Amino acid sequence: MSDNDKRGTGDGPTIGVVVKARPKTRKPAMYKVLMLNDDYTPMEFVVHVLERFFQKNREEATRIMLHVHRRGVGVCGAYTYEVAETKVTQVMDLARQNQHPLQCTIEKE
Ligand code: TYC
Repeated sequence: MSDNDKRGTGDGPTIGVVVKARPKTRKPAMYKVLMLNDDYTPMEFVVHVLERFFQKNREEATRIMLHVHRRGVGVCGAYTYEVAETKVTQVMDLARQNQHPLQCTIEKE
């Protein structure tokens, strides 16, 4: 018997080994929010949306907006499903209120 097994044999204190419970967990699936280019939404509006709903600073928001403008699509951020859905709704609502055709969608990472 190894030293580690000399527990509760009556000839000494019973030694317990503390084992941390480590229940199996899953990282939540992440979803990218994609912004799509169009010919009508003003660049400044897109920058504003990125600052307001995606917590980007002016520089990063401008970089993402120009990427979308040139390439057609770009990533605003990655979130759990419900948060991503909420961002899309917020963007589309504000765009509609301002009569801009700006579109964004969700894509599983
Ligand atoms: N292409 C638009 C323009 O020239 C700007 C724009 C950028 C629109 C990104 C949408 O997701 C977009 N005014």
